[in-house]
Amino acid sequence: MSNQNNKSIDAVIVGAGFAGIYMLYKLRQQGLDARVIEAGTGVGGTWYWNRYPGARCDIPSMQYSYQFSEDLQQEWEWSEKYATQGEILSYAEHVVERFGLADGMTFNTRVEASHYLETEDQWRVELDNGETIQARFVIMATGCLSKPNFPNIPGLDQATVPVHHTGSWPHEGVDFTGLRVGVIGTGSSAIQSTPIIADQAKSLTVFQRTPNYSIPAYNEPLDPDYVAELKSRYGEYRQENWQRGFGADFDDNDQSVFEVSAEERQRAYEERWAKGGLAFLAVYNDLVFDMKANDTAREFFKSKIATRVNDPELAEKLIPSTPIGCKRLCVDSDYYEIYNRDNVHLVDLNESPIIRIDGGVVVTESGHYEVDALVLATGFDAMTGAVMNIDIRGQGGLSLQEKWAAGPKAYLGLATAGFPNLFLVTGPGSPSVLSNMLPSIEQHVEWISDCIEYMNANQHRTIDPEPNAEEAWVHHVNEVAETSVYPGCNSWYLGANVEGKTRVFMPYLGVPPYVEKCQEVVAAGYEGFALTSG
Ligand code: NA7
Repeated sequence: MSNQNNKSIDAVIVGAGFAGIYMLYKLRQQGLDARVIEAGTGVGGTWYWNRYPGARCDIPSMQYSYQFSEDLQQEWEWSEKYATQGEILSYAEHVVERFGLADGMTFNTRVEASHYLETEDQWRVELDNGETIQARFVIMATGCLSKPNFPNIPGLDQATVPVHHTGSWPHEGVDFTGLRVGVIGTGSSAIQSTPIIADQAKSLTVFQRTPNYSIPAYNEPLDPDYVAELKSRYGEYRQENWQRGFGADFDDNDQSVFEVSAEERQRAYEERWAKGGLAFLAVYNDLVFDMKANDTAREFFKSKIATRVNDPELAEKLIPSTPIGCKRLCVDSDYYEIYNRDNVHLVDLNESPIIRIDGGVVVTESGHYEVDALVLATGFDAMTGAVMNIDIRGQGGLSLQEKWAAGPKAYLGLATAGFPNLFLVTGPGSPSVLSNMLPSIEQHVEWISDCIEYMNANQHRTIDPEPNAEEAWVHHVNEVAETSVYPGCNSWYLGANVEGKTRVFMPYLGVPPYVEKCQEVVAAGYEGFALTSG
């Protein structure tokens, strides 16, 4: 194998989030020389960058963790039902330390370019510190929600007050005590952070373009008996979850909304609401597939939001008109209740859009809002942003930006034709953000690692998707999406939140059929991929 002295190694892994950490572990197990390049000063990816107040996972902690090591999953103790950002970050750091991975990681360094050298079947990876690394494989472990989306508001870049994006929050934290704070956006990051900001700030103004559905988290310390019971069958539990639609235990019910009476449905909705969390989506098997089924849940949510907000006119503004699940359902701790406070105001941007930022004033069509600090909870250029931020060029000098200009194309979300030996972890066309991310990351990392092992064992030099297999997969991803409510609103699943981004539904809906397809492809000798030898 190559060594690091001449800067030619087996693999460059871009990103030190959960995907990059596990990828390094797996490649090292094969004795390969791999190196992680990370822009941050530490590991953790999403959980390194998103340090805004109230940041937590929205999948229960006991499921939001690695399962590749039985010892690790037995040893680690989560303290709450939904772990905080800080606790998840400590977990990532613990894994790196436990498996001795830190010496394979370079921090504070960005990958700027990755060009395929056809004569050598190698990638030349250029870093922002001027260094160049040559590698046989490049693995993009760049995360699905990692390139912050900055709103295109005139004057924003000349604001005279501090402006913080939730996706790149200052490490030292931000103290809003006594300040007038403006928050733009009402997605998950705003829904998690505003209750805490409202407590601290003198006043909070929330600028809402589209309301979101949110369900209570009912977060609480984990019951040691529950943890012990689950850990006594952790492996088995994880296996069961692979059979579930979202790859997570949402207590999936295999009944249709319309198989039960209206009274029974109401009871079931109340029960799920009382438990809280994303499991609501699995209360019936057609909630995200049948608009009429979805409507019944919408009515239920409307009534719940109305009971949480005292002012009926305000409640009306907070009730979405989109299908539930179409934009990712949020999980909150006392979000709607903030609007019952005297120091919190909602500005409906549909009535009066933001025109500009004037120093420390947010100017809308009908109002001026003076702020001392501005929070951009405006989300991410999801699924493709981080990958397309790098100047990636494959065979014939083809750039990824050009290839994906009309929407991303990737076979199984794992690789894209024309870019041999370049892999994507949870790329577009894989369940990724429509699944429990941790297991989906592990499934991809293991698939990629097995593939590299197979190639080395069989003297294969390169692997590249066949264009027709890729086209067929992209078509299939969209066909499946069309059977659901997902494409029915302006979500980041479609890229609709980023100006100028082509609208294509990016995640694959359905963990079990996806995993089965990945296994079938391997069993058929990497069907749909072209392998070269030599
Ligand atoms: P999201 O869910 O993309 O939310 C971003 C919010 O910001 C959303 O309400 C947007 O409104 C709003 N937004 C974006 N651009 C603008 C402009 N220009 N003006 C006003 N409002 C704007 O991102 P989050 O960070 O909250 O959550 C991302 C995921 O992280 C979440 O789903 C969880 O998986 C964790 P819009 O809906 O586009 O009208």
